[in-house]
Amino acid sequence: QAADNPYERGPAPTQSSIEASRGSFATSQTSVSSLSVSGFGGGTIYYPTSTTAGTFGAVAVSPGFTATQSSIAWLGPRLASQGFVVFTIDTNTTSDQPASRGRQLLAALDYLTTRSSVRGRVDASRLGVMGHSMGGGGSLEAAKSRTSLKAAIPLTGWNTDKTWPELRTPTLIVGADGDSVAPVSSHSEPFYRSLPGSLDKAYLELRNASHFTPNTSNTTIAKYSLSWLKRFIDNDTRYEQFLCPLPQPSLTIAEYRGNCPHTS
Ligand code: 9J3
Ligand code: ZN
Repeated sequence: QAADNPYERGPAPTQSSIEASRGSFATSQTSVSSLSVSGFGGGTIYYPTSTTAGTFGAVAVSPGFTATQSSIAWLGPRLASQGFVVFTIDTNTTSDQPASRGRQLLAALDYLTTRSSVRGRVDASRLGVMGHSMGGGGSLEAAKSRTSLKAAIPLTGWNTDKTWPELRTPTLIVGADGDSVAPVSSHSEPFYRSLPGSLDKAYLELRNASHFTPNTSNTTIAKYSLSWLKRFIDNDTRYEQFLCPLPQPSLTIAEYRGNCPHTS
């Protein structure tokens, strides 16, 4: 690891490495039974197998309404193999609303850092949250209530609360141009606009995408989520090149907004 950043993990990134289906770390996984935890519904922890690189930042990921961890499972090995501990969770019930999902993401992070079998591999001071749909809405709720979180990434997020001026966590909002369940005009776009102007924030609108695009492996989601987590959980400025200058519209990007350069 570089002498000037004790948190950077893995080799210098390239376009190819951030788009790859796996990163440089071999991974393992362990199942967490709902019967063994409280405050959330259990889940699966994906983590780099080797301990030689030191501890890792961590991210908890919530599924959406009616869904289970299987709907966001692809993010587990994809992000863990790049050097994060990733906890894909089940919620207490599949009908839990975003505020509850936010509390459950925080309960999962607390379990991960204090009780789990991999707690010794996690840097409890460098944590983030992600989620799909109501789970994305939950990731905004979690960041609002715990401002020490280093990154939040709602994926086609859904919430009745459209305004998030309270957030102090660098936030990447991912919307989909064809989302008819959480249309960007009434969800992701107002979420993004309501974030403080001083915050490190970005809005990625996926092209030719639906509400359920985040439920299967997607390179555009992966490369920008990875870059955001690396930049703000690991303070890894090697990834700034993929975020600033702002990505341009392309076959997979309908729109990208943000403030550059990133400052935190
Ligand atoms: O988690 C989601 O997919 C939320 C979208 C939804 O169906 O909300 C309606 C209550
Ligand atoms: Zn609000």
